[in-house]
Amino acid sequence: MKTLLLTACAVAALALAAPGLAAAQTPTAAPTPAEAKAFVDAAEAELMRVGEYAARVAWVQATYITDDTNWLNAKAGAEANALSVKYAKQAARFDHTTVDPVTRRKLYLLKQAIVLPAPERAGAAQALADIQARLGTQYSTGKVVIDGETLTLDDLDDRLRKERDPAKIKAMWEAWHAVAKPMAADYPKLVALANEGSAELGYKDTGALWRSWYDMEPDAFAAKTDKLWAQVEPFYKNLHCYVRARLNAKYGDAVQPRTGPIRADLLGNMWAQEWGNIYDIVAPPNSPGLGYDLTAALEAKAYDPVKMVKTGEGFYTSLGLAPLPDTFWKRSMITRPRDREVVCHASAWDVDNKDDVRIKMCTRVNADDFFTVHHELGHNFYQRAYAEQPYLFRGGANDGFHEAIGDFVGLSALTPTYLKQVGLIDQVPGPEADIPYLLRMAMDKIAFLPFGLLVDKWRWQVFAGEVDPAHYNDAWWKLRTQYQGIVPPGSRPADAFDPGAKFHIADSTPYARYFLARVYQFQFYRAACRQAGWTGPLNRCSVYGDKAVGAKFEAMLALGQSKPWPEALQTFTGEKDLDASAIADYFAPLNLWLTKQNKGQTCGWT
Ligand code: X8Z
Ligand code: ZN
Repeated sequence: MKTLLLTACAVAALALAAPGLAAAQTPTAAPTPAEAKAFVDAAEAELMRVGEYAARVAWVQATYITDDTNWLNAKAGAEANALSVKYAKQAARFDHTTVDPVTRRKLYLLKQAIVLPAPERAGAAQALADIQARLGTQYSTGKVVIDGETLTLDDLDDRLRKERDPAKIKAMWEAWHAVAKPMAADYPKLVALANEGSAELGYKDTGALWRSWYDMEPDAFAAKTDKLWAQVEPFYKNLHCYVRARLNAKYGDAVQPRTGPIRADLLGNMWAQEWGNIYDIVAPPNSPGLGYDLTAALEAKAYDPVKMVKTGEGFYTSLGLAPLPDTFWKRSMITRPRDREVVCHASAWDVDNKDDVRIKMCTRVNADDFFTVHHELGHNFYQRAYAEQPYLFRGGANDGFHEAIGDFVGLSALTPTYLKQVGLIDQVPGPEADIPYLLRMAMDKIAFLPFGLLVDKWRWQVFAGEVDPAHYNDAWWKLRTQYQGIVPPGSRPADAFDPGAKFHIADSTPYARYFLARVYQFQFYRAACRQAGWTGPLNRCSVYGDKAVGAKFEAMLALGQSKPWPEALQTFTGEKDLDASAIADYFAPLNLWLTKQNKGQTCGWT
């Protein structure tokens, strides 16, 4: 989904107002189809013209945070917000006009593609933008001091990956979560303003607006995500049970009890969202193991961040997609600059909605970032593929699609077969490595699912007013325990605002998209492997170099958001709905194996 207001991760030049149709001009007679089409055409032309400005301001701010760039970005953001809200309201004028399907879809997109709509009253858009700037900057410039050393979040990420001393892990976890405390006062104000704006657009609250992005009713979308979760939950519980037992064996009862939830900081990731970094702790006992360590392989072959990105590009071009333009290499930010503050959280940009695509990452040479490079490039290749669409259709079929493209490619790019093809490993391990490989993948892919779901469950509750600000943190941990089966490493201070320690909360980037993407990417992958005629274990399939698969894939990408997402899905997979059976197929042997390992254990955490 194209977001008319900039939001990180897949950023496109933004849509602003259509000219000459202020709300006050609403005619009394029902508008004609010709008026509707004229409105949309004029809007597109204007959006093309002004969108680039806001995107360039946002790029400068994100790659050089100062008071001034924050000021500029908040001003541009406020103006854009006010204009796109007006614009959404104007689009509603044509609700009862019979128009052609293309115009109807464009009107639909115009009405709901705003993340935090500002109320129309004077000053509200600027107030909201100022809050967003403060929250974002607090997150991106956050530092902690550990043993006298000042550390950034990427330093902490690096250490959490490897640290196995529970006291040191806890100190890092608590220090980072303290960074979010000052956000507690601003967050309720952001919620109130966005809700007021959403109500003006006719939505119950901002959560209802976010749930309206999926070509179905908001309630149907919530029900769909719950249904998908119900399908994968038993597998997650199996994994949780096994990992908890291994953590207990490593750390003992005092650190990680044998029953109940897992201590959130022990999982190798600040948010316990992906657990692959503690694979060493959970590796199957008495097994030859994975046969390689991707981080070590990248280091041994002297990969640097640029080489990681070049390698990622190579996968896409092997599918027949055109290489990235020279400007990508000149203008991207691939590593953290030494001399200035930046937004380090990885994102992919399309600055002119044509071909000025870039990534912004603080890339480090490790397995996680190897994968993230493929993820980010997925956004860029998607953006290029739909660049020929009319402006309003230049977006993902939905935001989950946008997040799933690079992940789908990454599923092939992590296979030992592919790693050998690009010279990262010397030998493809035999079938004895399949369970270790699936376990390593599940630690990232399956572990993520409840987190992917609960981040927006929390925001939906908050936007709906079901939780008051005094209980924001309790509600967060209630969901973290209910869905993920984790608890903080100690009691939380009364002034904690732990959701703000996650980028997408501080930055107001919607999150259900990542939950969807975990499901879609396996649907794409299973379909691609079938097209390639693959009959072996799914986890061993790589479509590297398969131009026929690439052409079919590009045909889906090229649709952008011109069609409802089920049609885009069908173009590539033949399937019309979200379907967790692909993820179940991929991991089936591991699920069986985990069930065996867990025999005699009391799984779950209630
Ligand atoms: O934010 C991201 C990407 C940018 S769209 C790096 N991801 C989510 C996260 O980091 O929480 C990718 C996986 C989930
Ligand atoms: Zn992304």
